[in-house]
Amino acid sequence: MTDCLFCKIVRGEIPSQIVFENDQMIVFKDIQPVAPFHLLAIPKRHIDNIADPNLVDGELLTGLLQGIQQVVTEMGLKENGFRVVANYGRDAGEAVHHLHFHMIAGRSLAWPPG
Ligand code: D5M
Repeated sequence: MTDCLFCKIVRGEIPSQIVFENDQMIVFKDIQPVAPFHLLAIPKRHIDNIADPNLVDGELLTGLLQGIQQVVTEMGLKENGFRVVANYGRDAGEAVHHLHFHMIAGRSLAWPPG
């Protein structure tokens, strides 16, 4: 989508700190980190959010989870733990309408979230 912030990051029109990339997805550093590790895993193809039916049409979701598994393994996040979160809608504070999985680690994380 032309005006989508994260589509612009995928196209390289907005700078980002990409830590992982394959043909389906990128993982980059969140600009407003809430923990020592705060990455965003996104599909290159525009998917609106976690409730978008296109996410579960085909191999995309599996590919995204495989990429997330690879990143947490390669970055050593499995030792102490990590959290993966997708916010949807007003009450969850969704701000960017291109599916993104927050990958958060590097400190003790409270539960339930605020
Ligand atoms: O989370 C949206 C997240 O996107 C939020 O944590 C900030 C992050 N963000 C916004 N713009 C950028 C850029 N340009 N680079 C990196 N990260 C960014 P949500 O779940 O929608 O509230």
